[in-house]
Amino acid sequence: MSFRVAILGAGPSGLAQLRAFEAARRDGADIPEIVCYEKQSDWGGLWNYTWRTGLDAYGEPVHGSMYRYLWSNGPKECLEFADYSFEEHFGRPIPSYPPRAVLRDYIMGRVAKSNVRQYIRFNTAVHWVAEDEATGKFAVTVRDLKQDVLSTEEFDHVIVATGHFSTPNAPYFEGLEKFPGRVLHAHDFRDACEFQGKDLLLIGSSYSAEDIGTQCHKYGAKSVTFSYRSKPMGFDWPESFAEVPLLSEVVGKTAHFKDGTSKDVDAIILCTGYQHHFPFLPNELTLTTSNRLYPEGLYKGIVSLANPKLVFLGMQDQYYTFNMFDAQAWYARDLMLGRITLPTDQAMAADTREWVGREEQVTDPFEAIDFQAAYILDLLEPTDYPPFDVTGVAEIFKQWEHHKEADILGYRNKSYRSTLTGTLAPVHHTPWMDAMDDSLEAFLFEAQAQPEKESV
Ligand code: FAD
Ligand code: NA7
Repeated sequence: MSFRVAILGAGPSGLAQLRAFEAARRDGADIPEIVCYEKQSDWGGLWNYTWRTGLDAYGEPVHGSMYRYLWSNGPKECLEFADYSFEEHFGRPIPSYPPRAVLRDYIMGRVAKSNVRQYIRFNTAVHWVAEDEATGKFAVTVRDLKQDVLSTEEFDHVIVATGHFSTPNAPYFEGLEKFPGRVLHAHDFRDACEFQGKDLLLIGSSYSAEDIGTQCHKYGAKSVTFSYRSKPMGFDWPESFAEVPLLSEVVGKTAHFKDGTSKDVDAIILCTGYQHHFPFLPNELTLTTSNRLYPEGLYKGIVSLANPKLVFLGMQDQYYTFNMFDAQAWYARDLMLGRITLPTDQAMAADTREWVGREEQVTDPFEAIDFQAAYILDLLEPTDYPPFDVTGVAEIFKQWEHHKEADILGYRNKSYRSTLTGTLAPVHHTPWMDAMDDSLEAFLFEAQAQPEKESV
């Protein structure tokens, strides 16, 4: 084919796009010339653990926000690729909540079996994307990090798959600059052992606060205080946890909260979310959104209304992850291959407004799950992505919500049935709170001999 596609980022979303083209190529389709730029030295995106924080070895912002001892915060049965089951990858059923290294192995396993790595230029950071109105093409300027050389190439389509959980949203609170302990954002959190025996204050009441807080507790923190802006998480926390209103100021090591209470703490972790940040995109092409289920400005949640040859993958807040990225990538591929035709600009804008309006009616996590399921079904309808039970997965997500409500420190001990294989996951023999070794070897070894037990 005579046109060129740039994929920015080789995390799960970028890899889904490579895989989508590969699937078409294997089916005999003529595919475009593809170049995938990745600033890390390996594929995997956030699933690559790095000890680094701040800037990387070449002065680029460190992408990684994942930390040691991170275990999946949702059942693996909810993120299974429709064309590659966990059972196929590992050769046997494994428990429902794998640690980071195991999930990474699974995600990479699918692409490692194809020849898509050849398309990726590693250690190459995208610095600028310019639109040439005369030709309708994009000029993508990248920096070869090892050689420290800038170069520019032309593309017909650009797929932005650079993720949105890497640039911290870090609000200021009075007195932070004089706090005598560590103040860090979740993006820079790496090892819970650092906080053993400490009193911790975590600002925020979403996934990062919940997971970093429970993990610090697991590895020996003395107490964990969550400070919320809108509402507490409301889980049935053990005694050493507390949920308090928003921090108003810090005086010395004393944190004062809006309800007049206070607490002496040793470290403060801002679990205050991330910004969608695209320093390589000009104003007219960039995506400006909060972390929501249906970002404004993206038809089908992926196609830029500013220029439909620009596609964004994985920019939504995420219940569904890897299989949603696949659904997006298959749709984007079919657009580029001419298998799907876009409607008029007005029709795309109207459709997007309708979905955004539907999202604004969502009132709780259960409706949010149904919303994202409906979105994925809408995306899948015109593509040949292998059918998967999207609503069955939604039901698993809802069970997961109930299991968290019932036992926030124990929900990872539950098992779920794969909608692909029908297999019920074995129980991990060590309860999550006691499983201190998060290596792939320990997890897979332990996975072998366990009896099954339904968790419904
Ligand atoms: P990313 O994984 O962020 O990948 C983006 C890629 O783009 C990276 O490789 C990056 O290096 C590259 N890149 C960025 N900028 C540039 C540039 N300028 N030039 C070149 N390359 C660039 N999801 C789950 O399903 N289960 C979980 O348990 C889970 N836990 C999570 C825990 C944490 C702490 C975080 C932050 C996220 C978690 N997620 C989880 C969600 C996560 O967003 C997805 O799993 C997934 O990693 C998103 O894939 P992505 O490819 O869209 O983005
Ligand atoms: P989220 O899910 O976007 O949540 C951000 C949290 O930060 C949320 O509780 C916000 O409160 C809170 N926040 C944001 N700004 C502020 C300010 N200014 N003051 C106080 N609190 C604030 O991000 P997470 O990092 O938790 O999760 C992102 C991903 O990482 C997720 O996919 C996980 O799997 C891992 P709000 O409720 O809006 O009032």
